[in-house]
Amino acid sequence: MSELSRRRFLGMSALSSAAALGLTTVSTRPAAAADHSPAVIIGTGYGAAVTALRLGAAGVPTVMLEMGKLWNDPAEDGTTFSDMLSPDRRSTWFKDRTEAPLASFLWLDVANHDIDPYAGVLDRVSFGDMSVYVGRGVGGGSLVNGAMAVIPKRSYFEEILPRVDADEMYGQYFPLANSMLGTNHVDPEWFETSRAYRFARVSRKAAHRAGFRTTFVPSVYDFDYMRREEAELVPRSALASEVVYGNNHGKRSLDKSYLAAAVGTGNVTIRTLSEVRDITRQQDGTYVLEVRRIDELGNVLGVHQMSAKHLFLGAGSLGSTELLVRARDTGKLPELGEAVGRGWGTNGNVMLGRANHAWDPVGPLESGMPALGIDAWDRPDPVFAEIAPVPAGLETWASLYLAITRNPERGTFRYDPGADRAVLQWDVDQGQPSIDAAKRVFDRINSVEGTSYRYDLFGDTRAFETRFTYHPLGGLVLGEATDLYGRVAGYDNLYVTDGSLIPGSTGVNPFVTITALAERNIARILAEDVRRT
Ligand code: FAE
Repeated sequence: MSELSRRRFLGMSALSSAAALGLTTVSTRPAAAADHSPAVIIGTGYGAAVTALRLGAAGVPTVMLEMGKLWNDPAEDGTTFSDMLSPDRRSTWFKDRTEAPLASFLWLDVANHDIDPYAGVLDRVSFGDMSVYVGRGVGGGSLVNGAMAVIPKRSYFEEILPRVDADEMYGQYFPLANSMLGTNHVDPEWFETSRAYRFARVSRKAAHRAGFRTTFVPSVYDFDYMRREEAELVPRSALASEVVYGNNHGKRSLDKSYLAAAVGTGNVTIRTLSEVRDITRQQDGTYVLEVRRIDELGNVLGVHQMSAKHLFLGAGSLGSTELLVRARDTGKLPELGEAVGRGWGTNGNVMLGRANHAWDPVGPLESGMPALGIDAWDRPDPVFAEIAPVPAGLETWASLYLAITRNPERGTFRYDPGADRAVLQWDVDQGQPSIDAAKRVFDRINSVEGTSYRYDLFGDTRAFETRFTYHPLGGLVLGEATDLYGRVAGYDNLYVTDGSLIPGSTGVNPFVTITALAERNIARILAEDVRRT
């Protein structure tokens, strides 16, 4: 067994037993309760998980603080997560009704259900004209996302992060990220015959007839497992309408890859249901965190302090940005500059649906995991559109797309002292460039096919939805709020590791970029900062 496999095995056992015993501390070591650690990481998403593994493997005792819960304990019926058709309290972070991305179908509110408030896995954070979907729990966004593992076009990467060495990223860190994440590819022959991908083939036919290229999209969902799902050999997950509220099977989320290996080093402890509220710095340079502990029902169990020599922010674009905006504007980290809170974008996200002809059914079975995209990135107004499922369990006559566009608009976070939160300044008009770009592509497809948009999916009569994003990026941009490796400007031993480093856009689904950048940054930080001390 390789060292990595051994660590993963140990870590997965620790995660499962902690979940089974209802523990909020995950560790392979019994004495993991100290309130000081050489390294603390806030969050357990992609950037955080990479950082934890590399610190742990280098022998640095590390504590991860995660506000969500551990999701590694299937109930007696075998389910850990609820599906999209009958979501229960596990679906949503402390709301009394679910808030599904497709707000309606035939203008009816069929997707949403009343639920009890609970530490559920998907959160929708609202800021007026913009809502942001994020994952909550050990694994962050990896628990709820569509698993699409896409590397950006090199020319675009060089444009958005011109001071990052692209040779190093494309030669070393993107391949490393994909191998660690367990990225795999759909078998094209099976794809052509699978009932679960008929929806994608129908969209592909329309795209090709309008002169657009399509491309298969790599995934961290196990396509072999999906094949067996279709053959009814194993319990269904992607083929049982599971995705945004978590997958009970098949998905290689971070708790099965990076985080398991991190815990398996013996040096990494994860504390769940622990939200960091405040960061201060003592005169000797130690960072002190105020941590609020809750139970799964949201009762506050207490507020305590945790201190660290090296502090890594991996709370995602919203979470990390909020912590530093608050710290700056309440005077707790007064040296933080104006770049903190700036450069936030939606990755140009716009969702839309097309109405298919009666003779072009997509069938009742749709895999929750996309496997194909329309690649129109070479146009003057680029679009990369994931062909998205509507896993409703019945014929929908709909083709759905999540298009990623090159929208230059950016938002800024400001601290609201009354609410004690960072508020995003983003106007609905800032979504218009995304709509314009998508419209040029899909108007052409509709005109060649003689089809039209769906006007019934987003709660009113709009055909294009830009009021939410799945891909929040920026807020603490690399080379602006930090140096070129994520070291926060103005403070030693304070680092950003997550999607907030990326300046608002990657041109593709972002988690491979976040992972690869985190690998690159922690390699440098370990060599130059942590090992030196
Ligand atoms: P993230 O994964 O968001 O993790 C941050 C973690 O920090 C979370 O677990 C939070 O609960 C936790 N946290 C936040 N604040 C605090 C605090 N104060 N104290 C303690 N913990 C805190 O960060 N991307 C793709 O590449 N492919 C896809 O197919 C895809 N599909 C998506 C579908 C959906 C529905 C959603 C919501 C996202 C999707 N994404 C996809 C986006 C992707 O999941 C996202 O870019 C990454 O998860 C961001 O990684 P970070 O490391 O930035």
